[in-house]
Amino acid sequence: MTDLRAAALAALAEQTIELPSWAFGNSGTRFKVFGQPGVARDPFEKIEDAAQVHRYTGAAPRVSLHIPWDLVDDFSKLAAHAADLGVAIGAINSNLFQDDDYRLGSLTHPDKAVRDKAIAHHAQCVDVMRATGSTDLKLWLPDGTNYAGQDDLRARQDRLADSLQQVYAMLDPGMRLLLEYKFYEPYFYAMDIPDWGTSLLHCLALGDQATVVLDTGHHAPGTNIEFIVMQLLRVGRLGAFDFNSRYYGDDDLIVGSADPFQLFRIMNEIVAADALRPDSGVNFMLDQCHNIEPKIPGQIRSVQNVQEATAKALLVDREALAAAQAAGDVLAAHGALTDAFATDVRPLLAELRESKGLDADPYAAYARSGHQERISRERIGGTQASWGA
Ligand code: LRH
Ligand code: MN
Repeated sequence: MTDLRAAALAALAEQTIELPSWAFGNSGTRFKVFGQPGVARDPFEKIEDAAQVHRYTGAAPRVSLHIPWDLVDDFSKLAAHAADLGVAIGAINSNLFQDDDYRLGSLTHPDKAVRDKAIAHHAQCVDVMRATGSTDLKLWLPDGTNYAGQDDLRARQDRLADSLQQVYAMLDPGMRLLLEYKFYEPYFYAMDIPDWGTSLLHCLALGDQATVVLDTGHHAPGTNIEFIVMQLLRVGRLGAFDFNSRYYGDDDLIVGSADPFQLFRIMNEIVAADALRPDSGVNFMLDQCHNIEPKIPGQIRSVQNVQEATAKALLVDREALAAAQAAGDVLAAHGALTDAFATDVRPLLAELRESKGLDADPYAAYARSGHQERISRERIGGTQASWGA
């Protein structure tokens, strides 16, 4: 146990989680987007908020941006602002889901002019990456159809493959395309990249710099997500996670809040494949919306949830597990996982944080800091950032 504990501490010390800039803006549902006091009003303030999460957790040194939500005049100035605050700009997300021209599709659209517009948007995103030093271009394809027969499913795939090839050709060496799938919404009959298999097929057709993004909220209820994690790692094409949790749809709730055992099972596959290492090529990102709860504490809690699931996965006695699996001892094998999952890892994480000169409980430390009250007082006027604005 002691060796496992020491090895877990060493691995956890290197774990980093990338935060989504949009988590610091207002968000909601089609029914209501709620405002909250002190919410960031521009990308500079979003990065200041993300830096608070890193300050207290020590494990969130990157912020992913979304274009055009985070458009600024000078991205090198934004990158310098981030560096001054001890964080860096991570993945750049394109946006193909808020333009009337994309009603019937963007990279899949029957009209070449519309496809060219969507492709050109990625040229803009790659320029942002060159200015911020980002290496990940993240593309979630919102395209789909609502009625059977509405369009030719195969023709859309062929148009998509051609469009993606043009986007892929824009990447500089060292850059990656992260291709995200989603099984439904905003279209309800067929999404053009509905599952990991379709994303993988396109990535394999594109080349080595194309990898799959697994958003934990983008699967049909009951999907065994850790199996997909295992398979994508097995073929070396798991590029990133968008961590969140859900009860029914793409709820974007705090990761691990709805199903902590599922998050543990996912991190167990990561640890089993030795894919937690910083150079594993897997970018662990959050993709969440704090519709009703305060944003910075929500992100701090999220980082802690990922750390806790990871710590439990690192405490699985893999020798005992392998022996039980080889012996066909079903309950002993399952027990090796459930024992680790049942372990209270908060003392281990407190020790990790204290070894980094941080408070043992980041959530409580942030609450004591008075920062939330301060930004609520100071951020008066202007327009709060929100999904879509
Ligand atoms: C789509 C998605 C995608 C982002 C958006 C904010 O549902 O998961 O990753 O572009 O959320
Ligand atoms: Mn996502």
